[in-house]
Amino acid sequence: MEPHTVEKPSVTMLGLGAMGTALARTWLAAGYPLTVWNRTPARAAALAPNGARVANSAAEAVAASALVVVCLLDDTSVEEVLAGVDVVGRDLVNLTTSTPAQARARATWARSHGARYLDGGIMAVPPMIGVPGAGGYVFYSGSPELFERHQETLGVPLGTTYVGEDAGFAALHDVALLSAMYGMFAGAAHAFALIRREDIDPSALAALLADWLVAMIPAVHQTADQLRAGDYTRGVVSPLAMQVAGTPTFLRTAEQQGVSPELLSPYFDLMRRRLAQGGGEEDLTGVIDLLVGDGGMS
Ligand code: FVH
Repeated sequence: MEPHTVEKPSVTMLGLGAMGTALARTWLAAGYPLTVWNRTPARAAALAPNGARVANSAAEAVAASALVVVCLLDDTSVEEVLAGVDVVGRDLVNLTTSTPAQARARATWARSHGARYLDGGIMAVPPMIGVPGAGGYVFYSGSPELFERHQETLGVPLGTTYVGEDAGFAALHDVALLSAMYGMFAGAAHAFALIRREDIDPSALAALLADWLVAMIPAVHQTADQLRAGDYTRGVVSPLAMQVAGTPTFLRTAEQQGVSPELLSPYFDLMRRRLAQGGGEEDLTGVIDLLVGDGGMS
């Protein structure tokens, strides 16, 4: 007796840059019928030997599958590529990095053109695509039905994390996590600068830094607890007043090492402002209120 095989749904992929190509290759390798289109045709043609059907236009590619995955440079390129294309009845999944407002506008555009819409924020770089242990995933937001319908297919190249019906939430989560990453890289850059002119092996510092950051990062859970409770003194170990008293040591050390304080100073300024508002017994959580423009004590 023939084994029962479930036919895999066909997928259309618009955009075959580094990321789009990596995504396309995993669907092809997993046996999904794939139609591809790219502005520069050579990138699409390169996938034909792997079994991709190459469309001559974005419109032709969109017509080929109910599920259309878009991974272009930016929102402007998405607008240009989809302009004038018939998307009626299509399930559009846009993995292009966007702002939350752009994602919401794209969802409105899709709805008004007869399509369903899911936005995605990719938390991975191309070498992580299709590598299950690599830890990459995509934030999805928008239509919950659409996410459920295509979760299995979308889960082939990367893990999937659905963050809500608001189409802008995937982009918001994406940017929030990447913003925290840049803050961490900024701190590490300052640390390396401090030792740059000394006889200290950067690799030795890197090992210490990595362990230290891993030890410190669970503090974000305490921050979340304090935000939820509206009590920024809850569980405080290192009160703001004590931390502000230590900031001149950091600034003097930077000066003595000939290092610009420009990455640290803005954060220290916020800490001092919060202290001046009376937040001395708090954790660093009060700084968040200054950033969102509330400015007052909660
Ligand atoms: N690569 C990465 O590390 C990051 C990881 C996190 C997520 N990002 C975002 O993914 C989107 C695509 O990124 P990419 O790495 O594929 O980018 P490129 O290799 O530069 O390819 C860009 C594709 O977009 C096409 N394109 C650009 N402008 C237009 C346009 N006006 N009309 C039509 N297509 C356009 C470009 O086509 P071509 O140059 O080959 O003709 C590529 O297909 C992106 O949002 C990242 O932020 C990646």
